[in-house]
Amino acid sequence: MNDIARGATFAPEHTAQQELDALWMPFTANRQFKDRPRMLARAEGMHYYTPEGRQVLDGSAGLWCVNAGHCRKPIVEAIAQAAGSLDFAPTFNMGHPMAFELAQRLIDLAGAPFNHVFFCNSGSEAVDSALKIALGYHRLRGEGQRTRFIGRERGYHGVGFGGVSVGGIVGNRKMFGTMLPGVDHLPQTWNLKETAFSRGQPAWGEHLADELERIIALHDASTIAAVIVEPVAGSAGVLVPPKGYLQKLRAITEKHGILLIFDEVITGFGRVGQPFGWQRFGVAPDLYTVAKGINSGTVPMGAVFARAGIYETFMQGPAGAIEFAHGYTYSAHPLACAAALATLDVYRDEGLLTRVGELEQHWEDALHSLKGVRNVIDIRNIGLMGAVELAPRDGAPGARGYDAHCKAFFEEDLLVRYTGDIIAMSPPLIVSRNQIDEIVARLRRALEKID
Ligand code: PXG
Ligand code: PLP
Repeated sequence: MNDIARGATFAPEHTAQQELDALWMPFTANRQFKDRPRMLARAEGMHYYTPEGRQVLDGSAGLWCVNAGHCRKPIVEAIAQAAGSLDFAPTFNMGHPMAFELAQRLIDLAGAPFNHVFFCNSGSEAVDSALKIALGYHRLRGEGQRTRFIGRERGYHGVGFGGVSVGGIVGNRKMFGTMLPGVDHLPQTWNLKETAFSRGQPAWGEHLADELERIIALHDASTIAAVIVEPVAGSAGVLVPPKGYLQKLRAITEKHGILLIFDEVITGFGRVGQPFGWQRFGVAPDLYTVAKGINSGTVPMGAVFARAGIYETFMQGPAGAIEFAHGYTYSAHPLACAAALATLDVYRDEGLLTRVGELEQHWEDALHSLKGVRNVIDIRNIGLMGAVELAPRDGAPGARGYDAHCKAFFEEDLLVRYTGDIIAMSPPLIVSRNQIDEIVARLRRALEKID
């Protein structure tokens, strides 16, 4: 059976509808989806293929992760090779060479001031790991009273209890009780009146970083472990940092001995024109998290990068004692490591981690050509990330975004991400200029078709 046939065939003893029912889908309106399934069966390069064989242009790199494009041969082969030679190896008190090789290559890619990498299996785990590193770091330095975290409104840091606590998306928080105590939030930086249709970083909003001083004054710096933000808020709909904003957060955190954590799960691995977002913005945090693009979305993997001095702080006490009581069964899983090593080769050989620099202006101009299309109230872009925000329908927020997504998928053969009434885009970094034009043309037609 070929892949398309397998995607199209359900187990014979169940009806297609029963089979759909068994899966409790993540972050999905389950009943709405099961009424109108949107299936992907196969992928290659810039495209997905539906079970019926329809070719769909991938405007979102899967879920912001397939940075090298789909089913790239060297990556597929490396995974297959690892699966057949070292299916699993423990990394608690044991090691396998690929884990160490990958850590070294990542550190080389980051450069100073980062000198250690901790592995996990997702962005959510990377965030929880980073928060724990921050707490441990302060405690080991005799500042164990630094337990508070400061996140930001509309921030997305995955779905662990740590991540939703510092996150700022109401729908992801309200069902889950009190979460971590002692968390406060910076204001989000988007403002329709002040920043609509900004190209790249908005000129307005640097002053919002001053809110950090107010929050610090309320709690006292001595109680705060870390500030965590996405350099560019992705999930909330591509909220681009105002000019000077990240620099200001850095200056304030440094002044008060507070760690700054960047969540680079989306901005990492070339998405904004440099290997990592902090390099693009010229602001080095103390810790940063990655996942997704680390192996182009092929095998679950995440990681935390630590600035020089953090790992070293943990290396105290008896040499036989575990210094950081944290880790996952699948930390540095061989298949994930093999995939990442091969992905880094592809990134290097094809110049993908800096390619966005050449494409960014074209991407920006193409996206902003949608200004004036009906219902479009804002367009935002940075690197190869973009968002088109639609006015919500009266009394039905999110309906227009869903309609646009369905029109694009079913009638224009285009995959985009939608969150509420925001259409978000982040094509694979191998996208051509023609394909950028095609993404925008298809989205325009979809938007013109919905009311
Ligand atoms: N931090 C950030 C900044 C993220 O964007 C996570 C943490 C969590 O990663 P995991 O691997 O645990 O999902 C993310 C993930 C979307 C969307 O379309 C975004 C994410 C995941 C799924 C959908 O907005 N970001
Ligand atoms: N739950 C149980 C019962 C376990 O034994 C383990 C790991 O050994 C876990 C949870 C954690 O799983 P993981 O290490 O994959 O996060």
